[in-house]
Amino acid sequence: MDYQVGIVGAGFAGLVAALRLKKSGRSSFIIFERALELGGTWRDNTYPGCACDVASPLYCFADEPNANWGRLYSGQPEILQYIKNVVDKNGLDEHIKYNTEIVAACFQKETGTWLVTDAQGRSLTVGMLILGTGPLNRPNIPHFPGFQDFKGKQFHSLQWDSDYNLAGKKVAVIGTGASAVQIIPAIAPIVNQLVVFQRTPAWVTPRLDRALAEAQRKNWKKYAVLMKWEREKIYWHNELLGLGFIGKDRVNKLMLQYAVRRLQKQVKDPEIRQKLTPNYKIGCKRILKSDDYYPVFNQQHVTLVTDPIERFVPEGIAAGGVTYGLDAVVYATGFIAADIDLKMTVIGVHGEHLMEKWKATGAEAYLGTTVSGFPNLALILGPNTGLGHNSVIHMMESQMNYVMQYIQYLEKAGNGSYLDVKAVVQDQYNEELQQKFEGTVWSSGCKSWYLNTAGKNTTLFPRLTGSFRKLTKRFDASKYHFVKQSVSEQQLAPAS
Ligand code: N01
Repeated sequence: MDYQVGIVGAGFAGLVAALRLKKSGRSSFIIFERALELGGTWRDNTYPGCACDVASPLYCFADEPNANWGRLYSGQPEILQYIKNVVDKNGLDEHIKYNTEIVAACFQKETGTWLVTDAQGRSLTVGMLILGTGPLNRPNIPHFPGFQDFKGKQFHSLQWDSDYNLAGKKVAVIGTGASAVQIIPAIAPIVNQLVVFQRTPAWVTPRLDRALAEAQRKNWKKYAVLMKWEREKIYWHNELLGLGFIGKDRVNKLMLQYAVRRLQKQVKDPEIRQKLTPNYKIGCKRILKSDDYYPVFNQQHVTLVTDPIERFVPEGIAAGGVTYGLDAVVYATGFIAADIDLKMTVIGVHGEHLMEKWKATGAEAYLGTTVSGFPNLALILGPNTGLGHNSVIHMMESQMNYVMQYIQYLEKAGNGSYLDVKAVVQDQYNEELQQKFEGTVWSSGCKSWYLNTAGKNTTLFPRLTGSFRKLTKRFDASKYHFVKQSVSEQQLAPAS
């Protein structure tokens, strides 16, 4: 065996796993990263205005607080730098194998190990495989009729072309989701004309972002407890709001009033206001956070188009019988997330392919972490571990609380042993999980990226993060088929 643990992906998910392993004193692990740099989503999304909509004192590794945040809601460059600093500080870089895209992972029953193979055909074996490949990396790029004929520039928010200067140009943004509400206010001041194509309006609540004062940073550095207090405050505030998603109508109503008041205050024209008002329950689609999105629509050079896009023409986009002349089109059209595609072949203990299995049922796992038939495998931010109200890093860290106990169990059992979650346990968990969506905002009838093509919610955890933490607190081996076998060092000889 080459490494005790193999981790795929050096974004937040993979690094949460790596950090936990490192801090526990383990060193036999490797992180496979397909790019030349770490950071996952925070490396890939570089569009203007890109920032996190969870406040920074909370959106960080729990045991790596950062007293140096410049803003309450830090931007992409600062978050990426923070991740790099944590990696440096903890000596994680030496574990990362860059430019290594894992294309196949096959469980080997005889040795209880995973044989992983990269795009260049190189293989090695690991005792436990952790996938931290992230759900938001497959851009959804709709092919509108005539899109190839458009003479201007067109790109997706994930593939931002920073060499292309938008200043003074006529620019369209298609989509009004989480990326768009950050891009639109960031580019509005520099473009000549901005045309926003909205299919469905989003509920937008204030972010209340602000630069953090030097005095505050000094205090945080001096008194760690103040930093912790800030984090707790944000966390519990978010959990409280989460109640409005899972059936507490009074909280949901308060959120609605807050959003409506904000819209009324910030958008002057009643017709535009009407167009920006959603007709579905707040929270059903992701609630967006912004302080400067709505005011953009008061500006003369900004047009909100709600007519469906008919087609692209060489000089722009035709919608509602009008042709909008454009130099560039930005697709802020989101990601394909719910129909999870791991972009690799994962073959389990009975020769079953994970992606094939998920095609039939929709993505499912036990606690979003382990999958029956795929022993010694953990998915960080796997099916139904996403959130609409709080920090997903909290979820990843809950998963790692569980995975570390799984690893300890295997360590005690000795080389060659493996644990495979029972199918009945996984099925029952998922049945109950899907039932929990009843009465939540997510089953109130809107269409969102949370749902897969069959209409099943495979992305969100339908309760608060505290419930997930409880569920993942203790690893219960009785939920698993345990195969104890003794494998010699010779049998475990490295694959490479
Ligand atoms: O994507 P979205 P996003 N014709 O799916 C529209 C994370 N994120 O990239 O609502 C016309 O929210 C679509 O319209 P509709 C975060 O988790 C995080 O903005 O489907 N329009 C919608 O308006 C977020 O939730 C941060 O009718 C089309 C938009 O495009 C997730 O990424 C920051 C269309 C897509 O919105 C996705 O956000 C940014 C079509 N054919 C993103 N297809 C943080 O701060 C789609 N649309 C952490």
